[in-house]
Amino acid sequence: MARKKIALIGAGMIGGTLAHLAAKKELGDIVLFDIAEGMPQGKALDLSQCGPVEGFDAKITGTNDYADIAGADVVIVTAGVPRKPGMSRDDLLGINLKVMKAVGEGLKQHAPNAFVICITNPLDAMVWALREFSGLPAHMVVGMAGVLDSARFATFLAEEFKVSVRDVNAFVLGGHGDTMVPVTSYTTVSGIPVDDLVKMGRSSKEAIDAIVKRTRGGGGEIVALLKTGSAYYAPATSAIAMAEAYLNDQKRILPCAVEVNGKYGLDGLYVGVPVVIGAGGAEEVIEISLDDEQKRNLDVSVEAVRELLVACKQIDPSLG
Ligand code: A3D
Repeated sequence: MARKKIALIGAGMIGGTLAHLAAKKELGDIVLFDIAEGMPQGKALDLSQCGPVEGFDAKITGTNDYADIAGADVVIVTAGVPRKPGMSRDDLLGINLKVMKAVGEGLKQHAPNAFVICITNPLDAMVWALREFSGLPAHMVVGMAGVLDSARFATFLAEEFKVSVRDVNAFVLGGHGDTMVPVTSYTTVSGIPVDDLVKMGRSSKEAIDAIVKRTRGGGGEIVALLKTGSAYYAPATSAIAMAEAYLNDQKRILPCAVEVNGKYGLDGLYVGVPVVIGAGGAEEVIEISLDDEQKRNLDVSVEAVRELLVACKQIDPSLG
């Protein structure tokens, strides 16, 4: 069987980390694309030279030419600019929307059959714009945010309960912004709901509320510490989990930003919900029941995404 082809659009901090992880896992041959001349070629050469030490077989190349992504099975998009301290994800909108237009046209022409995972912020608006610009089917264009947000939630909960992160199954819904909705009633430690663990006296409502707040601001906490950019190890790891679910037809239920039609009362909006990821791409949106407070929180998050789409349409009327 021929090796799969993974194209990474944007060879910056996340792009380079994605290439390293994909190579170590031998997901396929890797093409790093960037507009910066020499940089993707240099990173590809450096990463290729990990092969003999790590013992992986993957051809890694760098390019500034979209023609080289032809035939890609998976495309992961990180092209654009990241946040600096004091910036919100939404501050990136104007610059990154133009980048999505260029990337969308590249995908339309050279990789129309790929499963596309967008990471560029502000995530929910950029993945929507990327789908619009590329014209690819909606079930093949998804956004990575929920896997990362859930991983952040799980990390903090494992610390609070003093248990292995492996036993925490965390659940986050909504847009990838400060209005995201970590859902404690569906978050469990070895099957025990967090709300029950609080009742059992293993934590307090105040401590869990503080963890929910920290999760919502989890990206900003790292931006403030790094000062030069945003998180990249965990975002890359999260996107690779989604790529593996597609390539290996794992049918994993992962929280991803997908176009939701009908479920959750939504009509074609891209927002973070649990989705079955398999060989068919985003195969099915899972609709869970929410209590009134959770519904209200999701509505706030959805409204924040809608406002971003209005701003996108003002900047680029072709998105009409
Ligand atoms: P960075 O290291 O700056 O890499 C971005 C790369 O994109 C740079 O190498 C640029 O040269 C390149 N680029 C710019 N314009 C284009 C273009 N038109 N075509 C191709 N390449 C281009 O950033 P990063 O890797 O740290 O972050 C990338 C994006 O991911 C940013 O928008 C971040 O805000 C976002 N991000 C999202 C999450 C989510 O959870 C959704 C988490 C962390 C970062």
